[in-house]
Amino acid sequence: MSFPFPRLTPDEAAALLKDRDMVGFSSFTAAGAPKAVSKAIAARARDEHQAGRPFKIGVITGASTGKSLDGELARAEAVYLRTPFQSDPDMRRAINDGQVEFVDMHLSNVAQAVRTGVFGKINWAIIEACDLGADGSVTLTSSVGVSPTLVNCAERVIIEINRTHPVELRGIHDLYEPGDLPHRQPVPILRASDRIGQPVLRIAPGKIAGVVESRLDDEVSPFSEVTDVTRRIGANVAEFLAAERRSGRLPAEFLPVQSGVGDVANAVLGAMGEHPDIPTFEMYSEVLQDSVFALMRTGKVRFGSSVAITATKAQQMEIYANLDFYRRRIVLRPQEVTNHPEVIRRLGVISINTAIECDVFGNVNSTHVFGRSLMNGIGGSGDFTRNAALSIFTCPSIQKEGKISTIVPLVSHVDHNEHSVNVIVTEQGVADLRGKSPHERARLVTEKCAHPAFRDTLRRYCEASKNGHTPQTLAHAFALHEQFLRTGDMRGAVVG
Ligand code: 0RQ
Repeated sequence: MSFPFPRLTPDEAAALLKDRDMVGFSSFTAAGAPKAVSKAIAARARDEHQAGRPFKIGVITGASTGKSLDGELARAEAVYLRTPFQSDPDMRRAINDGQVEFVDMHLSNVAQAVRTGVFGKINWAIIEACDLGADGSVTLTSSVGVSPTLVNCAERVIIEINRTHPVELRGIHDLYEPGDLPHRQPVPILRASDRIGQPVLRIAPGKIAGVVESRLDDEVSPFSEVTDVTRRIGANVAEFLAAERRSGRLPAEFLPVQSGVGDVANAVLGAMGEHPDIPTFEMYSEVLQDSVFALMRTGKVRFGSSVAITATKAQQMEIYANLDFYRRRIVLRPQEVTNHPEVIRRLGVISINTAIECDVFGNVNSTHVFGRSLMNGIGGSGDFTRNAALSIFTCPSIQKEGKISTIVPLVSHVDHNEHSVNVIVTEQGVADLRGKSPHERARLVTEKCAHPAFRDTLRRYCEASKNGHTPQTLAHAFALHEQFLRTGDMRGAVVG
């Protein structure tokens, strides 16, 4: 790899930044995030703070990152603004403590916000790459995120070449930016596997301030073992989809699937893989995690279109050792394309995401515990839910040893409303809300999804308000939440 750009140490790269700079980083989940430069920026912030000088940056990424980016920067108090998604405990604490302003965004909207200047001037793009040509052509690594837009809009670019990713990744990415408004054309993806763009980023060589070398692994956490609860949720989703297909409501050849991140999503995909009545299918998703690659090896998943390969180290090594096999089965795209409403609607994606809580009418909270404390952010769940052919939310019916019901009279924060949410699934069962009125929905969600310990309370809540289109009683809508905040337990809440 020979290129005419200055080689920098991570500290030299970090020294280029100024207080209050707006910095865009490659990444989507912990995949493809720069790690050496971000750690050096955190160290620089600590030094500046010790010397009594202010130093904080704005951080824009594709989605979450790993501990070397969000974790290090949060602990160094180096961030004044964060968008669009995070999942790091220290960053979450800083946001909920009010030290960091967090803008929770639909991931499909980030590129346009950057392009149109919503976050002001982008001073730096810091991009992880596995290859760089003398002409400024860059091969990205395990994710795309908003990197094409960030490098186009940034004043200067720093490239972090990471040698843990093989240069043979070239060709797996498909980089495409929709044209500017008002003359935007249709995004010409007709099948999950279509390629419409370029394999490499092209950066004007004069924009590249320098290149840092690293060998740090993607920081993807291993999954927990499938539990009895996640297994039952997975089995319920798989059987529901199989029955939809048998009834003819889903086509025999099935539809592309989007699946979120985390242990429930892993268990759901595992169960779909094992179900005899679910045929081979494609993923049109924003993340591909370990369970998908296992299904590619068995042939159950034919193709995966994604923003990121969110694989544990062992899984990533398996992929890189068998790149010829996976190259024919994976395309990595910018999130503006994977999460594009037009494409999701055209392909008829089945979306499967996880909720923090759902109300009996079908509104879903994905982001805020007790309406107040941010967990991670909405991520891509809204992009997919609103535009899917079939939108499903899963969650365990109870949390915190049964003291919290995830099925409540009214969600304490709304991310996905009753008009977009089709199906709710817990380990207790499945509530198919399509074609149902609010009274019917409330009965279904209570009887099929709520934990038995909370069913009577929810029944009483709905019965207390017989009049009106939606049986809602504002005085008691948050009785379960309020009781938990007072006593640490939702059980036995008085709902009228
Ligand atoms: O707390 O960490 O103390 O154990 O929340 O909950 O059950 O482990 O579930 O890890 O799958 O996360 C919605 C947060 C679920 C995630 C959410 C507590 C619970 C636990 C985590 P602990 P679980 P998961 C694709 C699509 C939004 C983004 C999205 C998410 C912790 O799926 O961020 O979908 N989704 N993106 O105990 C109090 C409740 C609770 C609760 C859960 N009702 N009250 N605490 N918890 N429910 C990906 C991208 O977009 C990149």
